[in-house]
Amino acid sequence: MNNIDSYTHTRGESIYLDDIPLLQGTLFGAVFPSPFAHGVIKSLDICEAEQMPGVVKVLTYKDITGENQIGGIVPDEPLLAEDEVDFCGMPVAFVVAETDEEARAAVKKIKVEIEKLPVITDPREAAAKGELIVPPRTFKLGNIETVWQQCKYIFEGIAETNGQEHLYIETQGAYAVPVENNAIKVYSSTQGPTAVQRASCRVTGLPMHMVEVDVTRLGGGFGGKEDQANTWAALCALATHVLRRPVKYALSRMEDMAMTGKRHPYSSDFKIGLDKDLKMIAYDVTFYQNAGAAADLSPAVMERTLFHSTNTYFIPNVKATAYSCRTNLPPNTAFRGFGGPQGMFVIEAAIAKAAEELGIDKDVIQKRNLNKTGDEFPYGQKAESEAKACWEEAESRYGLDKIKDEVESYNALHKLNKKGVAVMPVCFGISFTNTAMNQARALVHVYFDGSVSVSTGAVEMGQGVNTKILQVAAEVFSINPSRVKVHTTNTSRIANTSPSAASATADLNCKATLKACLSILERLKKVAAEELAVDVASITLKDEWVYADGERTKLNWKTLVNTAHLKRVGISEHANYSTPVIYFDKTIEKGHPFAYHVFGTAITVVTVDCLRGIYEFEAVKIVHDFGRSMNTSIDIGQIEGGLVQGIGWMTMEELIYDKEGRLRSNALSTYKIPDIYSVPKQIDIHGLESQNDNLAIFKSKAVGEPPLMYGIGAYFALRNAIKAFNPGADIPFSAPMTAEKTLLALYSKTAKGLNVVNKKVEISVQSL
Ligand code: LUZ
Ligand code: MOS
Repeated sequence: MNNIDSYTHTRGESIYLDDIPLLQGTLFGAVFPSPFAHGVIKSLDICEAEQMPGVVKVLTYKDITGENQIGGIVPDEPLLAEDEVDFCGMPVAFVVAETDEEARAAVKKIKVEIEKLPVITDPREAAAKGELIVPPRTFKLGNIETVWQQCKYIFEGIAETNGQEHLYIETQGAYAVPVENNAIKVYSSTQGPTAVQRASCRVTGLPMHMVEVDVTRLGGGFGGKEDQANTWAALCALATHVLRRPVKYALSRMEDMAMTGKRHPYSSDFKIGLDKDLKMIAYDVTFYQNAGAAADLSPAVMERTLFHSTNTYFIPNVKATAYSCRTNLPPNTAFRGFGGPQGMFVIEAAIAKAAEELGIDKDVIQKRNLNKTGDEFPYGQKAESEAKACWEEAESRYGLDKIKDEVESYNALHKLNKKGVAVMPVCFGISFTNTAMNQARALVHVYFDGSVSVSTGAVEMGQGVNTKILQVAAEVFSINPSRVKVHTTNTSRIANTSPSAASATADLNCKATLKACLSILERLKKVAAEELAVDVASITLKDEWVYADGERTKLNWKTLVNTAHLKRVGISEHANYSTPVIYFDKTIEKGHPFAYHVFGTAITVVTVDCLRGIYEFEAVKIVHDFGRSMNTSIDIGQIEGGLVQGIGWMTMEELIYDKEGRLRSNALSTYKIPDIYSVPKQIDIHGLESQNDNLAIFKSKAVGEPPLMYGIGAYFALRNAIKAFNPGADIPFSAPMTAEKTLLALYSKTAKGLNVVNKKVEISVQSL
């Protein structure tokens, strides 16, 4: 089945926040952001701004009618700065004017006097100064202390990954509208309608039933709108509450890039121990997470880093510690993978380090240490593993040995271009690590004309979840999909939603839809049995007809639902689904936090131009554990998108904050994301159709986040190519591996000698 949005997307008819028709009298907001990363506000002058044409009000923290607090996990984040600013871009005031232009013009007239305080941008510096968001946590397996003596080889190092801008095509924004009796309706571009509702209520002081949040769809979220849509929605809701007029604020691209948090940069220390057979038997890792100025989702992100610190390998003795470090950057937040990719990069770096020092291929160590069913993760859960199945399928289907041979012979023939290859296996846990969040609700109405409407807590952000939900209803009732409509996500229809996140949205909301549809189906079958005077057990519905004992009857779908309604049988249902089995005990850091794991293996081939440091990805060949995909075109789209986003993070997307905490890469001219020219020339995706029972909807495993981590292979393929040019190259484990860093690595000082024979080239190399 096609993605149900493809038709209106292609025609430009899909409704996003900015496409909602505005009510007469709508006002426009704009934020005055802190120009400094850390300091005490000595004075704030809004007088001139208030006098500007069209300005209705300039709101500061003093206008907040509820609580000046939007911190979700830790209450450490004011909506508007009071007497201190903690990051560059922190909202200080909110101008509301008759037009967008007038609001932004007035923002420029606000004057603030700030006494600067020292700025911290480095997580290790923050940790050294005791600036932690929450206490550190440690996951342990076996006994790391006593096992080092048994190791034949031990390697240590540092690995670093930079952050990543979400760059959803639709920027953040919200539109709040007053409704009668002091209530408010908020349209928001959010992954978390309930998070927006909660934040809006907190700052206005309204109870949750007075604030209705409605979301049609997002032009991308990637985690950036799991918690950080709250700020703009809360500002609009507050202004609407105070002024009783509709207020809209949609951020410009540069405002969005400068004011919102991103993927967390990490700096980590690793120590890996292997035995004589290259089994990893000891792994000690310490993560320093750059959380930014407030907690936001950082403690949860940090937790997932620990969960994925050993990726898909079984290591019997592990100690993994993580620090969430408070710095003066915008609060960093959820981003596809949610700390998992950062954890996986470090174990892959440790393996690369070992392989390079031992002079063997990295994949030899990787393959030897893949987990198998029954192996214990450091957090106590036992693996139901497809790691070997994915690896071996990739190895044989794509001919890994042949690929490696071809790379080697290419490199023997070419002096200034070198190819590199890397294998990246992935194992990602599916469920919110916070057990309580693994619940969802669905409201299904069958109308007496035979059409069906479904509402759930799922937010459509391009990932195709609405199509999957529609498929569930159409399948259960065995009706034409055109009879089903999936409605907007709305907190009055579906309450207490978990955000659409953690790759779990389709599973949770489709399961709730399934439950609701099955209840209605049961009642419909009873009606059919009465009408036909047969036993209810003999009734089935197929292709819009009622069958009794396998024989088609005179009753079709339309007459059946109409009959049920006339007999006063309810044909609506609200259902609740909570993931069974899962739990986690934080006091011992053990449990069974995930419904299941998703596995996969990617083989990446790159060609590096060793004169210029630029590179092209020739191919990425993937075997991905689908379970049994319920929509392969959507799932393949997710894999392609995730892969390219991961490659971008690992190679070209370079966030630069200066020492003053200002974002210098604040536009698409200075922050380069993958485009059609930088995606791999060839992407092969093969679905591993595993038959194991799992908790996925129709056994179709979650697919949102895991593919991003295939992109990590890009870094290691580049490393492999650089080593082919300069075997002694000193390459820091530091991503992204931009063209600039690649060039530096190709000619790095500790090189045992340049691998260049042509005299002319030698000269140009020296002039570099
Ligand atoms: N969000 C969240 C997530 O709140 N908890 C999670 O475990 C998670 N995992 C992945 C992505 N978003
Ligand atoms: Mo996410 S990182 O699943 O919002």
